Amino acid sequence: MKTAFVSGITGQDGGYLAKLLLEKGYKVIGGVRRTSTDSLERLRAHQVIDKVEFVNFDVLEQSNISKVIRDIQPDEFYNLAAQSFVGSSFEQTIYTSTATGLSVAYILDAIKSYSPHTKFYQASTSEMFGGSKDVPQGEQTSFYPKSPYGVAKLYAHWMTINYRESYNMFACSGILFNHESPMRGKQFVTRKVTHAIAEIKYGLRKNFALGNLYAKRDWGFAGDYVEGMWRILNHKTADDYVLATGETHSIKEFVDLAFKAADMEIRWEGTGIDEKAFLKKSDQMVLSIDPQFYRPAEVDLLIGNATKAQQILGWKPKVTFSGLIEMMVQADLEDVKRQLR
Ligand code: G4F
Repeated sequence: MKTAFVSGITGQDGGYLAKLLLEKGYKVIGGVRRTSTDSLERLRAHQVIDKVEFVNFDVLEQSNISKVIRDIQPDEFYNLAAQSFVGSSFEQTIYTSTATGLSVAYILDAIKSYSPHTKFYQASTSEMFGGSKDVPQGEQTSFYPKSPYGVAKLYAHWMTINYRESYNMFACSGILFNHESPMRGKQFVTRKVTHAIAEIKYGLRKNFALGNLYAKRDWGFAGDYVEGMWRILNHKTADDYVLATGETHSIKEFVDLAFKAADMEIRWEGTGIDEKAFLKKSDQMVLSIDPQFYRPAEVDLLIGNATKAQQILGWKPKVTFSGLIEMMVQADLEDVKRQLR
């Protein structure tokens, strides 16, 4: 039985990955940061909570990282832990740099010293492409991060490559474009939209506000992407891969389709910070712009080229953009209905 260690197991991807690894027969050990609130709700929803072993793990604590790696010596280490909200990284720059960037050097160094057989997966991100003018973006595209989060992830990405090249470690990066699901945190734009729409549908709120509607993202389904992570670590050679759908859509398109999926038609009016959406049927204002959600620097366009992953790993996303929206809206309608019972 292989042992996999998953840092950041309480996050969206951690839940899907734990489920996948358990199905594949792994012993799964999850690293959990001690908090006063319950952080295991996603693992409970995936019904894996009693099958995963948990250990205290904090990416800010070098001695804790070393001890965990020395004690467990896992076959595979999936590093999903990070401060992963781009918006917050502008206000928590030092924390993000440490938790998302520097911590990866601690982990790689502990693996090198105490468990050199461990295969290491680093959760790299399309945010590293940021302001790149290449379309679509692939493994050969130059990086141009536009947020402290993107800069920290780029440091971690290069550290992963550096340890692979310097010490012949099996260390890989998956450069994942945005991937969403009903388990997505509600501060990310997709889930914020689908959850707000469900609340509007059931009369729990009248409207909600967003920032930039015109940024474009390559959105896939998180369940498909964790399968890609596993394939990356289980290929015979260590390498870096882009995982993406190859399609891009604006936030506004996502909003339009999400309202449709909840059987609500909207119309738009105004421009800039005065842009608003109204329900066609009742004229109720359901969406406005609030500049507090604008970012000091924006990534305008992300669209990935996952040809390498497709050709070498046989990886391909299964869920379409409209399928993803349908899945998220239906899950949030159910969720809100359950709360009302
Ligand atoms: O959903 P978002 O916060 O995701 P973002 O910034 O693209 O980052 C996500 O994907 C990355 C992969 O590319 C990951 F590395 C990262 O950890 C995270 O998972 O924002 C998406 C877009 C942005 O352009 C943002 O400005 O939506 C725009 N947006 C407009 N209104 C908003 C809002 N984003 C949020 N979170 N909230 C809004 O009200």
